[in-house]
Amino acid sequence: MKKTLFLVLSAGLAIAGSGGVRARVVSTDACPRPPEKSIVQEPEDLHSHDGVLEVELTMRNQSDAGGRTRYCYIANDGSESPNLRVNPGDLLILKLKNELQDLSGAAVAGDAHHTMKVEKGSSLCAGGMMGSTSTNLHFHGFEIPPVCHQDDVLRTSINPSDPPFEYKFRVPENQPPGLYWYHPHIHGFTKTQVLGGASGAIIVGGIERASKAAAGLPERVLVIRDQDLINPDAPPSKYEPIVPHMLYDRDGDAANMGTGYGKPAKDLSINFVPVAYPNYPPAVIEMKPGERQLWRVLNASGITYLNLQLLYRGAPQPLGLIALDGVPLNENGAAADFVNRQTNLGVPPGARMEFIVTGPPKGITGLLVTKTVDTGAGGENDPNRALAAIVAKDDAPEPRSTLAASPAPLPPTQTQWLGSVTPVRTRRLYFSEKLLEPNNPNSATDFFLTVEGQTPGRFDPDSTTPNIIAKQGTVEDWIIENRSNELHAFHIHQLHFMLLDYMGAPVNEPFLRDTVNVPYFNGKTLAYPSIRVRVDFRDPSTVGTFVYHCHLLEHEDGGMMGLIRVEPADPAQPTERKNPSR
Ligand SMILES: [Cu+2]
Repeated sequence: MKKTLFLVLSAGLAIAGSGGVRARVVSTDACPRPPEKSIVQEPEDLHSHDGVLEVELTMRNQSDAGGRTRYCYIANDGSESPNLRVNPGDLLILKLKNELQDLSGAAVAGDAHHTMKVEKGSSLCAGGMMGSTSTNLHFHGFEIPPVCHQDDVLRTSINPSDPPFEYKFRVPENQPPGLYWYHPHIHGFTKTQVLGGASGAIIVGGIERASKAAAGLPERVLVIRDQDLINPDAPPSKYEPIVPHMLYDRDGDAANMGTGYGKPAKDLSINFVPVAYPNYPPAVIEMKPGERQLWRVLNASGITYLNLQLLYRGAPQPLGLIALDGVPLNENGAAADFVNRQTNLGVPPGARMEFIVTGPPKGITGLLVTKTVDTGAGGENDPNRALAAIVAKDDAPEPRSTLAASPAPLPPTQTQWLGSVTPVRTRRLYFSEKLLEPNNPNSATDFFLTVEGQTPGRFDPDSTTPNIIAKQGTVEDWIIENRSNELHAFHIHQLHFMLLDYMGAPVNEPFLRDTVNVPYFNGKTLAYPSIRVRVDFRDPSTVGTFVYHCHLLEHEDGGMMGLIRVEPADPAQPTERKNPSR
């Protein structure tokens, strides 16, 4: 299997052997995109100055030549999906102008049965019109309050006739340094907009202060997105060992064939350079031979799981993981130079991995690939495929940004490690799916994320009754089961959690996440697969009402989401502040 994979990927590599296309994208498109095999350009950096980052983004859309709808955030300088670079304590003022057009047709209409009540003229904070041209923003991983103009996704709806909407918040002093991201979160239409390309990175500066291993390294941000297939009717590449009979799952995506090959549910792109089925011509990353770099990888896919490997001469290379979901791995008090070496990095949709790579030796072209992910019988097909050829060149340009070589170390966190805090309770939740026509396996599906004891139901955006009420200042353990036959990715807003158990066995991961894979039920085990996480409500920013959901966005749009209200701590209980010295 491994050998075959290498052959297939080498075949793809030959296509890009000429070294890639170094072309600046010049286009009159509303959402311009680079061609296949391009050199991977870094997103433009918008830096804060004197503690403030003021940004104006315009959200646009267009139909491309294949009838797919692109979505994009365009900054005033014309850059698309810029990196927002801030530091803890900075003020972020982001004005979002909605210039979405109704391109009417299936691609943009979303799922009408999830459209909310239309209340024209209501406040942008009051849950007014939410339709296919409405939008808003979620700041994924940020520990900021779930209130309008900060990180509310329940009631904030910005429409094309509205004036620019201002997001304004302070990056918490205790926000761990690392990679976060922004994307729309408008219920029923999130998948369409994110698949179309609406996403961008936020980098909280200072990772080299937390992780000594990153000091002095050049860094690059790689945003991997998915999109509807560019060549949906093409047969699989002749280099593939198996040509499976294509099936479609209940969402209409190419079904998981369990072979590692065949048509993927979605194409992938890397910093918008498409790597399209069936031949996956890789994008190009140039590096100096043997150079060490910090790669900050965001899986901004709507539904695609990644399983990253870096291959040199077909052999997986060590990837020095230093941060996950924006949080340095040594947040738990581990050594400043702690590095977790892996040769495979599984990245669910929404998650981030920051890792140190060493460039290929001279004369060797490496390959960044994603290996197949078994998403379950009901899941999408995420086959083996190339992403980028790593071309070693003495004159390769340096990434735009290099981390400080001798930074002042971050003071150790004052907060008790989450793993050693006693939870106040254990809750049970479960993912499940229901065919609307039980006898038709291709029937439309309802997606549920249910608190044990409650009645499964699709998330109701008009409901103000929380499924869960928690108390700020506490921590809780949640056991999350998967009763469906496909993977789901659990995500909760406003906070991070720790993974305690996986498939019922203790793992006690010594680091934090905000998005985690929940294994599927194969119909054979006596118990449903489950994970147990420790959920951290200690930060005062968690007070308010927000959501937890599956980060496969067609599941989220389809109802796999729940509402939580975190109530203020009891007055007698002193509030614990995370690392106030930061
Ligand atoms: Cu899901």
